[in-house]
Amino acid sequence: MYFIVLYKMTCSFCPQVEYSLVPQDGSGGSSGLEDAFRIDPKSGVITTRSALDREQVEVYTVVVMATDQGLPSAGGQRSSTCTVVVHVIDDNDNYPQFTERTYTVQVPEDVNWNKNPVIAAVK
Ligand SMILES: [Ca+2]
Ligand SMILES: [Ca+2]
Repeated sequence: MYFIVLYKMTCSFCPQVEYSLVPQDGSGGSSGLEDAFRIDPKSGVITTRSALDREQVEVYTVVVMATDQGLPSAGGQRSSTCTVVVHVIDDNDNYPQFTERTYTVQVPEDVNWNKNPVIAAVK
């Protein structure tokens, strides 16, 4: 499932703003964020760059940085961040799974099928 998130940051004094994703410190230094999304530096449009799997990652927290092109003579570049929380909506893309591939049960041939008809429970 692919998502496109649209948003816009405005700055009346600095028309040239560049957008980037801020790498997040996940476990082991990788959150998979860089593999999952990209941002267009000019438009700020965030797009998926690979298939998302809710069973693997349900929520992404994307931190976007906007940096203006301020000149050193004008105080240098300025930047700010916002957070985009992406919830991956579940799709029914997995088959139900049994805990076992084969169940073996033994039933006496004289089982009282009327009073005790249960022979196995699968799950
Ligand atoms: Ca899935
Ligand atoms: Ca699913």
